Amino acid sequence: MTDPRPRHLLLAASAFAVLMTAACGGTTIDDAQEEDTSGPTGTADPDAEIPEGLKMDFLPKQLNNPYSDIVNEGGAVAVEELAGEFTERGGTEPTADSQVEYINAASQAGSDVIVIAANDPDAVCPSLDQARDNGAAIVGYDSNANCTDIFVNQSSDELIGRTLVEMISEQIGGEGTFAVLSATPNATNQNAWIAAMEEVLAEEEYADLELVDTVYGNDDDLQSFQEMQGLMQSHPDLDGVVSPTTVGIAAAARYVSDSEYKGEVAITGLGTPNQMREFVEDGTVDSFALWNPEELGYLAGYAGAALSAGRITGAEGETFEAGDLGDYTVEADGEIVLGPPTVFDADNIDDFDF
Ligand code: RAM
Repeated sequence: MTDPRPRHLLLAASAFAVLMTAACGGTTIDDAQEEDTSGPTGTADPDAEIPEGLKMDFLPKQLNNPYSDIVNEGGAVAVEELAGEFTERGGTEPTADSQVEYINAASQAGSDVIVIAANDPDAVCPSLDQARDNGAAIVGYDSNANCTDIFVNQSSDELIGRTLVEMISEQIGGEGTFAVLSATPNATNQNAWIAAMEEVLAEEEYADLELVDTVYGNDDDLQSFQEMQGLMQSHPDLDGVVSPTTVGIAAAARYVSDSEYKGEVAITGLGTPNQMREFVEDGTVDSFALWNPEELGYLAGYAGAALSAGRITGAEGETFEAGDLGDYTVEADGEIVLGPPTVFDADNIDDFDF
């Protein structure tokens, strides 16, 4: 069997297998702080050892999402390099209720680090706060909650919003109407990106672009397909759709590729090259964007271990090494940004395999 780890990360695995030493406490949680325990506590020690056997639990929004599968593969690579214990926990629906159950299970199992893509910014917080009281460092990735210690963001929200607006504007010739096909209504990341798009749309350059509707496919393929169909029924003259979710954009493209709207309605947003390739090849989609999801999980793994060990506390300006990806700096509000998104089109899509 081939090793499932991506090639560029494999290279790092051997080099970093050396990191482990004796186990010690594992968290920097200041027990004295009682109410809002999120945010930096204590002082960072950049040389602190990362203990062997850190229990790191990755909770994506849902399990059956091709995007989070890739993200968590990257997380597993990082945890292996750090000689930790990787566990993925979650249900098949992207709901906060199901996440609460898995947060509690992780905490009861003695989790040192919970890495979560929150389905709601607040509903998961009471159980995350309890998990923190029980010794876990709390890391947001993909979609943040209001009570995480740090947040590993795929890119800046502003840049993602701007990239989405630039793509739709270019594809519909700078003027016309478009809709957003989002994931779930409470997802922090989706809402932050839609808000960022609205800010960019207010700029003079985009005065002739109008966002006429926002609908939610709940990161379910069939629901997203039906929402796309519904959009065309409610807005037969729509010029384009932006779907900032990998599930939504693939479903929207599939609907359009087989319909009278092919070539008439632009579909763009955030998707994986492997899911979108056929729609770029058949001319349904001109361009779309994403980052490397595997690198997001890998970075979250390293960031979580650094936080748990006390190498960082989440304060702005702290730096840490993220294995093969190099050094990262904690920005304002404990945010760690992976990097700029890549735009994929017919010219470059075959250079990517995720
Ligand atoms: C979907 C999810 C995820 C988002 C990606 C781009 O898979 O909604 O949260 O970051 O798309």
